[in-house]
Amino acid sequence: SRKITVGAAQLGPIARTESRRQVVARMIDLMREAKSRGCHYVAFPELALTTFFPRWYTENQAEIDAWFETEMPGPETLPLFEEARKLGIGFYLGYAELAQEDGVTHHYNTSILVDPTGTIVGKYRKVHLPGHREHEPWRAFQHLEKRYFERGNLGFGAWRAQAAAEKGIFGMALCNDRRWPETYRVLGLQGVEMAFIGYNTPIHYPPVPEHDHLQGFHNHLVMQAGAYQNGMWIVGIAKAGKEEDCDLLGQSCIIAPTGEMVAMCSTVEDELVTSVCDLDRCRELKDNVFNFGLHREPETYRLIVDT
Ligand code: ING
Repeated sequence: SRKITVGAAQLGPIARTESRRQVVARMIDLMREAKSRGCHYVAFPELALTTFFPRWYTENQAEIDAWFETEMPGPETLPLFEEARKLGIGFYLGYAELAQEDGVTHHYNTSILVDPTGTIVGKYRKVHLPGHREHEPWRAFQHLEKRYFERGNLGFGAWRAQAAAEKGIFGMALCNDRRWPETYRVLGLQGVEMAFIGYNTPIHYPPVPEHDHLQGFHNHLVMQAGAYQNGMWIVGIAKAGKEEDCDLLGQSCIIAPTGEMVAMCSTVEDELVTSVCDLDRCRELKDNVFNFGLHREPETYRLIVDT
């Protein structure tokens, strides 16, 4: 068995005025607690370094760019990498990425996977950008990811990385990606055994407020289904609590390849939950009920890709 201990490090609210240094200090506390519980990896939320700034409309590009990281690690995030290397623990981190590509500036909602030596082994840029592009003042708060980020251009990747004494195949996604079955299947087709998915999910969903009370149900529904239907462990990590007057869903969790919830946060603050995850248990699904080679019929699924 290839057992690795994994931590979901949920973050409570991050105030607009809170500095990256202050947030990194909170993350280092969680990282140290994860190490003390024997974790090989610890996972942080989507956009974990700042408040969820897409809740506000602005046309001031300098104000928007101030929420982005121009380098990773940068001066304020280097302490996190150094602590990880000192402790010998890997981590998943979501952040807003300002990237220069062919002399053009790009804005992405990004996550990275860092192995226990402090080396960035993988990068993902969010594909499914929810919300809207223009100011919609009828909403109690905005959700301007389509305005502030470009769609990710790296696809859904899979990376072999150190996992305890062995190696595992890890994948990443971000928030709204978890609601789309295609996300899990593209990861599953690459043999992913554990996927990290950070999220910032407002309880109130302005277009359909009658679904507000279902946010927790939908959050777990999609990740438990994705885990089971692809035989993979899933670690869902929230930025939670009342952040700048907007209630964000918590219930960060670790889900087994069977779809079972094996750990869940019970607060909406900084909270670590951990679980010993046997990556070999993925075979119980991948070799049987979801043996893609034996049972999957891609010729019949053309509509999914062609339309
Ligand atoms: N947030 C939300 C999410 O997909 C949302 C947006 C909330 C969509 C509730 C639908 C319902 O979890 C991000 N950041 O994608």
